Amino acid sequence: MHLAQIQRGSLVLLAFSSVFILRPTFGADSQKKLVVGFSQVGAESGWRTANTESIKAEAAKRGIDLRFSDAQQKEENQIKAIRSFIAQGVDVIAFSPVVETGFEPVLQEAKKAGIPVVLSDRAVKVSDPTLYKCFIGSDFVEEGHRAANEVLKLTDGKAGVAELVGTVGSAPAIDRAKGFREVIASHPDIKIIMSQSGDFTRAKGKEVMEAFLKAPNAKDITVLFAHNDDMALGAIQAMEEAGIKPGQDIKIVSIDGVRGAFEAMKDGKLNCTVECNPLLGPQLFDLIEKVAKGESVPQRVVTQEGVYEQAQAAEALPKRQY
Ligand code: GYE
Repeated sequence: MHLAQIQRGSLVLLAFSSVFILRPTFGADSQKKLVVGFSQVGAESGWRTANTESIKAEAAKRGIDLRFSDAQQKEENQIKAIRSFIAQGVDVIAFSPVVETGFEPVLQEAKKAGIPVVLSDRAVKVSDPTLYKCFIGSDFVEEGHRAANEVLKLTDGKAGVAELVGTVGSAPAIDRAKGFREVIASHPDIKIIMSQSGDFTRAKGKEVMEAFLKAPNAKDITVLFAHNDDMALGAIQAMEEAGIKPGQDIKIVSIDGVRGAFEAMKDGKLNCTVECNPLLGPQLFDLIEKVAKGESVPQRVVTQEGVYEQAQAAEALPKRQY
C-alpha cells in the first residue's frame, strides 16, 4: 500500500470516528449505553421511595446504565457522589438536592468536565444559571397556597396552627412555608403558633408533635400543617397517644398524597392532602436523553397535581399509584 493511500485511509477513519466522538448516539439501536449518575436525597418518606422506584424502573426500561447513589439526607454525601460521577465520566448527572445552597463549586466542576446536569424534584440556588440544563419538579409555593386554602375551608377563618416543617434549607420546606404564609397573611385570625422541623420523616414528625402537645399553649392548637404526609402520619400517632382525636380535635392538612395519607383520610384522621407527584421517571429521562443528544430543553418543567379531601379518599385510594 502506498503512503498516500494509507494517509487517505486514516483520514477517512479519523473523519468517521470524529463524527462518533463529537456526536455520541444513544438508544436501542446504537452500541453505546447512556450512562447517568443519579444522586438521590435518601429514603426519608413514602414519597421518596416512590420517586426512587419510578427513576430506577424508567432507566431499566430504556436500557440506561444508571449509577444510583443514596445520600442519606446529607449534602456532603451528595457532593461526593457528584464528584465520583464526574470522575467516572458519566454522560449526564441528575440529582435531587437535599438543600438549596452549597452546590455551586461541584456544579462548576461538572461544567468544566463538560457533563450536563439535570435537577430532579428540588431546586438549587446558584449565581450562574448555566450550571444546570433543566429543573423538573413541582411548584412547592403553589402547594403551600393550596394547603392554606384548605385550612381556610376547614376553619371559620380562625385557627391556631402548628407547623411541621420539612428538612431545613430544602426547597420544598422553604417554598411550602412561604406559600402557606402568603395566603394566611390576609387572614389575621389564622396564626402559626408553633413551627419546627420534623425533617420529612415519620419518626421526627411524631417526636416534634409530642413536644408541641407538651407546650404551655398546646390547647390553642386547632390545626396541624405538615409539609409532608409522613410527618403528619407520625403526628397522628402522637395525638392518639395523647388522647386527642386527629382530624377532629385538631384538623390536619399535609402534602404529597401517598397511599398512607389516603388511608388516614378514609379513617377520618387526616383532613386533606395536597398532591405532589413523585413519579418523575418518564419525564426525567425524556429530558436527560434530549440533553445527552445536545437538544435544547426548557429550563423549568412543572409537574401537574391536585388536592384531595376526605370525601374523595375512599374512591381515590384504589387508583393511587404510590
Ligand atoms: O414532599 C417529601 C420528601 O422533595 C417533594 O421530599 C419532595 C419532598 C416530599 O421527603 O415527602
